[in-house]
Amino acid sequence: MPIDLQAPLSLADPEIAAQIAFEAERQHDGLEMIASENFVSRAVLEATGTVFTNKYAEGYPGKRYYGGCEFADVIENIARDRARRIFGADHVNVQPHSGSQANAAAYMTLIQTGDTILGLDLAHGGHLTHGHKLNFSGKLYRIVPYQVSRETERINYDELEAIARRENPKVIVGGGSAYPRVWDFERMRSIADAVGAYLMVDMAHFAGLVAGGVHPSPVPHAHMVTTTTHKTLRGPRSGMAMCKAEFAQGLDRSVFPGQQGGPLMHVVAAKAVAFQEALQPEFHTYSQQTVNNARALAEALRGEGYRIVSGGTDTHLLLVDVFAKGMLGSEAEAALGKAGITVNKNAIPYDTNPPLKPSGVRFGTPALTTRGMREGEMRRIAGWIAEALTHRADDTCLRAIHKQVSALAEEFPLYGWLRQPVDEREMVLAD
Ligand code: DSN
Repeated sequence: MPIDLQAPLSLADPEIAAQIAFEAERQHDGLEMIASENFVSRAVLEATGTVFTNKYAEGYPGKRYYGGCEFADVIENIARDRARRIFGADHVNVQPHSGSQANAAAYMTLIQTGDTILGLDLAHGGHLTHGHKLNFSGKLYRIVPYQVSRETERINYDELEAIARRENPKVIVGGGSAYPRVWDFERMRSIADAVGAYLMVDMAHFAGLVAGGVHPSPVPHAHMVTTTTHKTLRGPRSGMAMCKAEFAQGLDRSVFPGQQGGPLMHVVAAKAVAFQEALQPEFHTYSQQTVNNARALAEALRGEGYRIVSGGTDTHLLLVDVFAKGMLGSEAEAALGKAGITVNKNAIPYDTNPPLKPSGVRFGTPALTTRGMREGEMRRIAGWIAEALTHRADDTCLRAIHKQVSALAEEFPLYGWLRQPVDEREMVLAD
């Protein structure tokens, strides 16, 4: 078959086009409650799918290794300026392809191979790149994990300080992927100063809440701040790093050529668009509602008899101990999936079960809040979650809940222009 470079995707590659259409339908039809996911605006989506995907732009604005970068320079400068305005950072690098690469570049800037990093244990809500033994972080650096307190399931900063004084880390890392409480960055910085360490904060999960002014900012306190851009910040799937002025040159060198070659300029363009959205007053309202929704969900699930790790949430996510109700997180994830509610199983602090069959489920509200859902919807959803988990072996019941879930989803439409009627998609497939 000759390659037709002008053909639309639906004709050029109907097999892939169909899966994309199915995914748009899946995202519309269900309730997306994975705490690290969100729905980008049409503008962000459009920017991601642009001709900038064709462009090499190794280097930085005004200092590239390729010709033809005049428009790439404008875009990258706008993205950097907007990010600086949102977070008040001295310096921003918008090129990291992901949060992991931002973290790798941050470590590379601050420390040497073999140096000690103090990071929140993955099993207590940390992240792979904060020192898991199979991750580059655990292989290249000496990792000392800190944990949450058994009683409060929150970080005990006195204990963190005692570990720091004992272990003499070069970097203390704050932030994680399943910690539902706000962080005390001021205290962390004073601990770091006391032991001569750098403070690095990976705010991937709560960056949008910081941008919206509903979570304390690590930027004034930390030497280095990294993030993804696609979670609460609601941009394209990517990363970013920020630092104090003294580390600016080192950070830029660590990202390129240290960790990466050419930046993904189409994604940098989409980040710029998302940052513009985050600068609007509505983004504060969105962020506040995301937190209000998480609190309402936690409260309603508690009312259904579920134990919420740490007793609740200050953020966009909550961890629920489903093992206390007689099931594994993996069983709960599967049952909720059948009911049209997408979540992920998650370890809870001091979990006695293995990572693939842990005791908890993590719920998040950023995506549903983007769709316009509020506390009332959270309470209805909590009722369906409880019903689905009670009847987790009953497929008929789970299907009935899915119908109600779909009806609610229909009230909060998503990506309408992308969704094709099912028979149209089938025709494409049949062709
Ligand atoms: N995998 C992400 C999450 O789900 O939290 C973190 O990188």
